Amino acid sequence: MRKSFNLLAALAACAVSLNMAAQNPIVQTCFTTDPAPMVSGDRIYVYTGHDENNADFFWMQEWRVYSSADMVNWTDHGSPLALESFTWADDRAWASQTVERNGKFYWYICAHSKLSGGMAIGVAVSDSPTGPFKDAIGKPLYENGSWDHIDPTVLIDDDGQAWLIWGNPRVYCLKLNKDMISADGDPVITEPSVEGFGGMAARPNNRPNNGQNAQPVRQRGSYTEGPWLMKHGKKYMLLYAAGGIPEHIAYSTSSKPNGPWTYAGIIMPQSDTGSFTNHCGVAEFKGHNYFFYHTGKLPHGGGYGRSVAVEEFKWNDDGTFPTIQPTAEGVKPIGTLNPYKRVEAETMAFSLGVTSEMNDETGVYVADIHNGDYIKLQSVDFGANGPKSFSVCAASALRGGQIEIHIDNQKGNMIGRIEIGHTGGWEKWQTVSADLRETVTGVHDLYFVFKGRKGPKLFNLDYWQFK
Ligand code: FUB
Repeated sequence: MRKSFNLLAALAACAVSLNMAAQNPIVQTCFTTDPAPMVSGDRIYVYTGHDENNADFFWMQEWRVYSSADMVNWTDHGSPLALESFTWADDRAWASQTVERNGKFYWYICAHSKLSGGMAIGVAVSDSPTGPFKDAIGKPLYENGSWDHIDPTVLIDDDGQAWLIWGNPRVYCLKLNKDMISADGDPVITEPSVEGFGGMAARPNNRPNNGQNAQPVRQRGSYTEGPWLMKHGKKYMLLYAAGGIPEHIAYSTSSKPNGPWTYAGIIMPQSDTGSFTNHCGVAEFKGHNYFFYHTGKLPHGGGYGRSVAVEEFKWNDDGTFPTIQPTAEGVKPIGTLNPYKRVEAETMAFSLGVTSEMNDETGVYVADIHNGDYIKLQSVDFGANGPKSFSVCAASALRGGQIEIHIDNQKGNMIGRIEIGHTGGWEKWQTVSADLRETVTGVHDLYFVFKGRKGPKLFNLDYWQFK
């Protein structure tokens, strides 16, 4: 039986898909939160949380990873880290960040600790940016029973010193040892002052009197949670969710990674994102600057159903952040996708109706494919001669269905059609090939439009390739 979430998502996503240029949110197969971008090699990775469907709180169980070489086609790497990875954690797989050092990847997370009863900071490690990750120390890196310990952000400074910052409602700053999994001393705690973090302004919907006679509250800095520590030129910058609920993104600067901080202004104003939290991460990738954040804009989303979005920005001439507004369009491709190499089916610029699943043998694959669903890839380079055939690795426990291959939009020129039959199970994979009806050359958007019996799941997809 099809999940009701997909059905509703499919209906509502029709509205989004009318705007063919819409790239935000960047993942449509599930909710994703608290983005933490990291560049490694020629790809950008985004580490996220995962809001559950139909949630009434941040009941989050796992973290996820996505990556891209061109900023528009994102590959789903599934969930290589979950609450079960930490024997001491029992709830709230909240915000996180990963950093690379000496060929290892350290993923700093926060979760509720059954040892102390509060939130705790933990660290997992892997030899690969996509995992598998394992708890690096078998216990929290820091906890003391307080609920303050959420949202770790990490920076390795130019001198090699690594710093970990986290906290709500105060800012904790911990010097890490070179091993990245132990602390050099205790965290230094900063109470957010107005000078350091801007004044907390009263808002209509976060004050008991509903904003009547609301006056800016000047005694406390606007820092709320979700810090992001970075360096731009010689300046250290601490970005954070600010202003209480609903949150905006602001930042403070310092000449040192551990402060003291001076308030520098708002980056992303509070706006109609459909989510009362916001959470940012920044990365420079292939000469472009990107600001990641989350909204409640995926159909059926909201405050507990958030989704990662991204905007490109240019620094102001004086080295300050520009104001960045959330958009539905998102960013433009900065590269092309090669369709002549095996492409994982879970690589997509946009999708309607489908989800992803993962097992140890196949890795991540596309599931929940129904009649009328589609996957879009952007900026696909078919070259000067164009392909002659298409092959796809698929599985179906039922009767299968068809994939129509369209160019430029989901009703655009159909260059081919491939029939997928019964393979003996949802994970019994078979490769099927078909000659194309028409030649396509040059760079195009590519759509796989799924057709078959109305109602049941049609097939699952692992990977595809043009020849
Ligand atoms: O995702 C759960 C919590 O919501 C995060 O830890 C906060 O930053 C807020 O985004």
